[in-house]
Amino acid sequence: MKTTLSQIYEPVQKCKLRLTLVVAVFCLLAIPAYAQITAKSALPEDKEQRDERMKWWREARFGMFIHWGLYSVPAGTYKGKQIPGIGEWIMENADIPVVEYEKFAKQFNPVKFNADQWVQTARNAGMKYIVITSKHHDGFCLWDSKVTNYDIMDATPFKRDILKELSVACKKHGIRLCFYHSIMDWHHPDAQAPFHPNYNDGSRTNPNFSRYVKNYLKPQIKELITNYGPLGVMWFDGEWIKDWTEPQGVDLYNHVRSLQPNIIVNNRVGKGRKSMQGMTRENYFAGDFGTPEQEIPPTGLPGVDWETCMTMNDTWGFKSYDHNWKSAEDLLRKLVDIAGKGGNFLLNVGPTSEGLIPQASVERLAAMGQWMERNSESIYGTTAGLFEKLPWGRCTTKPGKLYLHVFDWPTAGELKVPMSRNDVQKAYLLAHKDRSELLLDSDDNGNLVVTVPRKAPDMIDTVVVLEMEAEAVVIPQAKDGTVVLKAQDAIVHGTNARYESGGGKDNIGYWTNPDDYVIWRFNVIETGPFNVEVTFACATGSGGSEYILSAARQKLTGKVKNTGSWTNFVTEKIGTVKISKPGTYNLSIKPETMPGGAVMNLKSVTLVPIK
Ligand code: FHN
Repeated sequence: MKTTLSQIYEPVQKCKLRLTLVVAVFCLLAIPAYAQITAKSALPEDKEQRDERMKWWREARFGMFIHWGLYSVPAGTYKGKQIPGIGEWIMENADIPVVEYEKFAKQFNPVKFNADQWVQTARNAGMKYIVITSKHHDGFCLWDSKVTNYDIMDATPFKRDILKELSVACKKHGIRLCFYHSIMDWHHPDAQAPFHPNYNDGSRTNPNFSRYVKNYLKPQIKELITNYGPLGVMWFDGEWIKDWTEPQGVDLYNHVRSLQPNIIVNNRVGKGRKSMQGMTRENYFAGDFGTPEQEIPPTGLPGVDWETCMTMNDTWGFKSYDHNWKSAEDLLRKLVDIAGKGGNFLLNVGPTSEGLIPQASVERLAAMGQWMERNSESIYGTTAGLFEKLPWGRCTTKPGKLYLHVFDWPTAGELKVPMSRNDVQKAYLLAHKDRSELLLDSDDNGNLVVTVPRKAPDMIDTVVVLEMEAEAVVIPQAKDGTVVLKAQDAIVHGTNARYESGGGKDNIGYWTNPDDYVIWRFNVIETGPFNVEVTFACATGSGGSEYILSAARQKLTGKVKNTGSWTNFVTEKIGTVKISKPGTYNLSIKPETMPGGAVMNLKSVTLVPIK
């Protein structure tokens, strides 16, 4: 009876059970050892070093997965019958004996293979790295391996090292080359080959498996990591087999990183993966990132590195009759959804046996590339968005910027954002050539409302950029209940106005553009009514400017009178505000008129509690 993919992870349960038992005994005997195994990375690194090693990958966000091998020859059909299931599993799903399957190698001659073209297709789609199947479960090797003849050089008429040509092209086009490698091997006699017809039998073991690991798996990994230049990621798979153990996973991780210390290794090197959900269980060795498959986590996973891998149709390896393609719109929105949750997207192509990426894939990648051409700033180097859920789309973040990805455009021309208007400095359309500012307002609930064109500039995803108020320092309330907002702590917006000190100056000055405005953030613990006092100076002839002071959703108007000079400061009460709830608030001063050459020299605003 066949073991299906979903049954794959049951052995883990049993193995976990057994593992727990072993651990229980182990723990009794050698707690340090187990803890050591888990934490035993031969190249311990502190958080900073790890962040440095993961940096390029975290910033990349988008990569190409390539499933290519002998299974592209039958392309889903065996002995005239269409074989259900994913194409790269045809050896298992059609019960093909090893000797029969090996014959496909004689037919594998991808003369149309052009590494440069593949790499450019990935780069033009906005992808930053490529993960190609150096060896999949069927055991066939796409490089010139000295450890076997079951490879592209010795078993096929093609006799060109595909991985070598890709490494040259990746270097040329600035794309990181990464290798997928299957731990499970249906071709090797010391691995799963003897399990035919149920190569994926989760209940069987091979007594010689450790010999396969020692004399075949690890030497081949060494070839891959030493002969193809600097690699980005080793992407292991097929770790669910009964023969593979956690300690072997830790050992393989150390083997890989001892050969290239900066390489990144996925969590499928160990035994801890939670089925297709892809994250790693407690106390299991997690490698460097989680690998959800064909699914996107429902929410972000702060602090966790993860990458969703997905097919563009229903198969990883090429199947000639699988035309169930996802749309470019769907794929782009998935990329944005994943980035908005702080993850990477590894999108798959399954080339034909001639060496061509299916046209349907090429077209969708080109469409994604056009969008990325205009909007990649909102993907690369971003982190998860602030909002749990947004009715109209998603959000990605950079310091001081929010990228609102609008899928469902507000045809009334008002985009509602669940945040305070006061937190936003300006907004514009990312893909709009002159990035002209959009009108900002707030609705009755104080939520931000961005006025946008009624027609969506981009039906798939229009990105509205919010430039955030630089994080104003939050001024605390003094013991006597007053809140003193000094010029030096204000956030100044605009072109001319700025803080000046020295020569009797300690104020916001050069306020010659009435569009410039200032904002403070302050915290109130003791609530109540407050008198609002403004301390300013204004040279004769420059007075008369009117301004709006907004605080805690109340607005006061002020009028600047002459004080005789730019350094003769006076304090004036311009009104009162009532703060009923403890919390952090914004106070802003925005000029309305400026009859003179400048608004005023503003020294401070003080909220004085009315006892
Ligand atoms: O069995 C493989 C499958 O063929 C494919 O390679 C995917 C890609 O992540 N991984 C395994 C299933 O989890």
